[in-house]
Amino acid sequence: MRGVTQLAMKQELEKILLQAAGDDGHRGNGDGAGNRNGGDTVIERRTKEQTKTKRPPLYKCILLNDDYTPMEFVVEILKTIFHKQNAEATRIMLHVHQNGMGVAGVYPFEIAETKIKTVEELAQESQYPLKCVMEKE
Ligand code: TYC
Repeated sequence: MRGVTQLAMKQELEKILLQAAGDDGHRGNGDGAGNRNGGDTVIERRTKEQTKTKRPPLYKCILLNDDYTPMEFVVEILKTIFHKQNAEATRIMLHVHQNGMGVAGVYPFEIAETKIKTVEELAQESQYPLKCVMEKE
């Protein structure tokens, strides 16, 4: 009787040990790349984690020169739409006046697009031919 009980216990213990071997607590890192190699050796196949915050592509808002838009109007545009200080706005306006074009600001696509539309709407309201175009950085 005693011998039978001991045998049953031994078998039960073996079962428990076998289960434990198949479920050794090495669950990997959640990416499914962890791998068991027989016993306790875990082969890590995980590649370096990617940083998720990718910067968006940027676009230049380029002001074009013309013969009719007043200098003061262009300076106001640079201050209100492109948030330039007076001295910087004046410098950019003069650069455009002398060189034909110049960068008013650099933004992600949709922001650049909206600013360009706003510039041309304001110019149209005053019947000025001021143009602003976009160019990928
Ligand atoms: N050339 C214009 C003038 O002499 C001034 C001007 C500057 C116009 C910049 C447009 O993007 C411009 N009145």
